[in-house]
Amino acid sequence: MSISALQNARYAYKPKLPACLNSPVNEIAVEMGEPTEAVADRNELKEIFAQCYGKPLVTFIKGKNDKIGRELKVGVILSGGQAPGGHNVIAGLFDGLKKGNAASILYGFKGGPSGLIDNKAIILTDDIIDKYRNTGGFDIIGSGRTKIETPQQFASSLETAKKLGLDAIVIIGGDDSNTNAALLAEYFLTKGSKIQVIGCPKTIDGDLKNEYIETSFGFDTACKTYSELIGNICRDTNSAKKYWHFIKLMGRAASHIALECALQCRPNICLVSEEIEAKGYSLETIVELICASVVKRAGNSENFGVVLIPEGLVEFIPEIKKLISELNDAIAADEKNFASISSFLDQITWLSRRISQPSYSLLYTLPPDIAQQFLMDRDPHGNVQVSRIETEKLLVSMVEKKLQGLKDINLYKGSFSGLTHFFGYEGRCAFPSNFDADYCYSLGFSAFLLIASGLTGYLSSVRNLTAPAEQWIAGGIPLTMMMNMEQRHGSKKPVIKKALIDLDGKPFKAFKAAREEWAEKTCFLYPGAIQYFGPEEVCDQTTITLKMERGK
Ligand code: FBP
Repeated sequence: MSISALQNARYAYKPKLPACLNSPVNEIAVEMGEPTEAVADRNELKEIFAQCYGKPLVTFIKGKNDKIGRELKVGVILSGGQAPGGHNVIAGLFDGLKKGNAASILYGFKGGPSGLIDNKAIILTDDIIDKYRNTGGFDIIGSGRTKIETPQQFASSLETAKKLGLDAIVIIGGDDSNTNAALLAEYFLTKGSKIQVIGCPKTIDGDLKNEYIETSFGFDTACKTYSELIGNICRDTNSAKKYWHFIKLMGRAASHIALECALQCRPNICLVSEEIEAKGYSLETIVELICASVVKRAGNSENFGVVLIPEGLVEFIPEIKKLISELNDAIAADEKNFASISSFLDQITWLSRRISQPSYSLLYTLPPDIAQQFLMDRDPHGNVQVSRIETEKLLVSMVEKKLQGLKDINLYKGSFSGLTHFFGYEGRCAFPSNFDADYCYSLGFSAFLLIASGLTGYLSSVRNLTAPAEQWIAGGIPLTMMMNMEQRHGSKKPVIKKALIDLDGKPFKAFKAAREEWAEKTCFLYPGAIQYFGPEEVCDQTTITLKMERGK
């Protein structure tokens, strides 16, 4: 296979590890912190996680660790959407295992959690790992969104793990996948099995974070990739001066990606779902906000601009949120019946008796192609697939209509030509930035240390991330610490709470202070492509969000 010059150069890149992980592995000890509590619903969670609830925080420090040298068999799963750096988590885990004991074995489960359920595993060797070091993608073993949910799926997972003689399973995933990791850890213990389960925080969406998980991996690279593209579009529209670009950005629920790209590129408008929900803005109000900027800029003869739209927006607009929730419950209550209805009109009729009148009217007034997108299959976690709802097109058509109305009464004299884009898949498999390459390798290495130290039900944690890598702090946080109870598929379930944008946080406040000027004037920034080789200040910077959140 011929490979690109960049790929060749990236193979040779040696990810930086925190100083505490650079010692010989038997000189890395575990320091136990205070017992922990869940973010909410503590009593219910204590019952569900009778064995795993409330474990202490863990930090790796210099010191003797007699447990480390054991021969181990570990299985690894990549779960959910791709995020740059997944291969390095596996490489860090693999290298840690081999440092601990050269006879240790790492199995890779193919195609996500279903690989564990169906026992589809391969042994990961040096040859395989070396082909994927510092590369994007999850193609080393593939990923999937199967949820380990039914008693049969839990039993099959245990059976596979026993058959392979596993000591531990590492699940690399987002909030839903790590919820699964917590449930699996608890299940194994209740069945008297010593097989450990460790999670790693992955998702480009950036919504799996707290004090100890400062960012999920992949967010850095994905945002830098989208910002390069957005910056290029900003420059194009500032050159041609004839289009308004409506750019939807991935991020199933939280708007972290859109906000970070806004801070990097300074578009004219960036919608922030969390603010829209807090202020209770209707779809009509959002359209009015966009039109206000278009009209002002037209007054300066600038009939062009850039609007960023977070993918999850529709679920935060109160009337649409209500519609989606009613659709989810109605469909979940009679899934088979709904699936058997093939025509859109029949689906609408079926729903007319199962959802409220205002929701039904809203569904009915949406353009039919958009309305159909609300009825598409849910993902295995019961989420509507927001990446398939074309909000950017809906907004362009509503803005056009509104501007025409303003033109008719002489309140607007400009021209408006809207173009739409959706950036999501373009960023999920990019070569990981140096930050993600280093961070992921460290997360994988820490996952090994958590396993070798005999822990289960933990999420690998590497923090102090705005400092140089040598000063990073590694350890683990109990998965139950991030959980609460939420309504899923029509009933209450334990889940890891998503970290949405904090409207009192520094990144949002910085954006808010600047956005009025951006809405009227042309203030674009052009961040350019990710640099992998060169001076530190160009290559090793984190996201603006992370810097601001850590007070830098
Ligand atoms: P994860 O939460 O699994 O990391 O996935 C994130 C994401 O990229 C979202 O931004 C997006 O909505 C979703 O995956 C799309 O997933 P798919 O390609 O499976 O439809």
